[in-house]
Amino acid sequence: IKLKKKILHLIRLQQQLLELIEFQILKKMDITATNEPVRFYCFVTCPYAIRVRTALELLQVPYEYNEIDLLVNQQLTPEFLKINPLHQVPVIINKQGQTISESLVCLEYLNDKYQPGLLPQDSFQRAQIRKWITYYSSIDAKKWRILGAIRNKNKEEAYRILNEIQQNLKFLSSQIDLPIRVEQNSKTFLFGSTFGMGDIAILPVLDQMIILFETAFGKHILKDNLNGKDVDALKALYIWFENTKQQPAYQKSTYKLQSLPQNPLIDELNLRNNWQFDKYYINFAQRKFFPSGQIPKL
Ligand SMILES: N[C@@H](CCC(=O)N[C@@H](CS)C(=O)NCC(=O)O)C(=O)O
Repeated sequence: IKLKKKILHLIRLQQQLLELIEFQILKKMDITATNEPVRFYCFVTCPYAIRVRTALELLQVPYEYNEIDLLVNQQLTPEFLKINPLHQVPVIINKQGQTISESLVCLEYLNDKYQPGLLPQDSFQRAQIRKWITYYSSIDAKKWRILGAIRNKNKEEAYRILNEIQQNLKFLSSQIDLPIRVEQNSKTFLFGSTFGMGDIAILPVLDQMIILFETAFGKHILKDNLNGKDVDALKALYIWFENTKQQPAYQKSTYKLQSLPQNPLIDELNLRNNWQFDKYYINFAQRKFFPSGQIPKL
């Protein structure tokens, strides 16, 4: 019986090996066979779409850019609903015509498919990076709770969540030893010496959160420390943020606030007489949170 088990195990190993070889060969063929671009669906200020675009740029994947204008609800047209019934960007359609959506899933897909990928080889390191990306998603979700607090004119609640977000960011920074690593090398990335999936997942979303909070509260979430503790942890994140924003793949994928056309709603919002507000946020906030079209002042 023992021998039989061993033989079965060997057969299974052999099968796995063959599958692996086949997978590697197909992967190589797919990359070199054709230069036909993947189709990429985006909205200019969507941070989730910017994640995917940054990865496409970094991996030098040829892509065809398709803008879905969320301001005029193009995501709700029958053509786009066929592509993504969840009416969200980003979406990529590969050369085989298969559709991939959800930004983090798109990053995983691009990592699997295009060399040199976006993650290190070591399984433990990959697991760590994925864990912190998941943690960051829970921070990002709080951004929407703040918009809810603004809607309810609940300034205290808004500040409470803002403070919570700062604590979470400090926690993340110190858990990944960023303050120590930044001190040794100010150009370090979040999870090592190369710009990769962790940076790509966090950078655009954090960038947008900074814009939102600067506009609504007049506070830079990485610079204006609300409760004064753990300054180094936030400062390290700020140094990483300012450096990493300069990455060419990110620069090619993100937008300049100043170049967006001014939205008439911005005057209405008038949070800090600062009209350089991400117009998507206003539209989103208006549609989801202020059905009457009235955006209250904080
Ligand atoms: N969890 C999604 C979020 C994508 C998302 O929220 N996209 C927004 C733009 S930033 C969108 O397309 N909204 C249009 C709608 O919901 O109708 C992802 O990570 O891809």
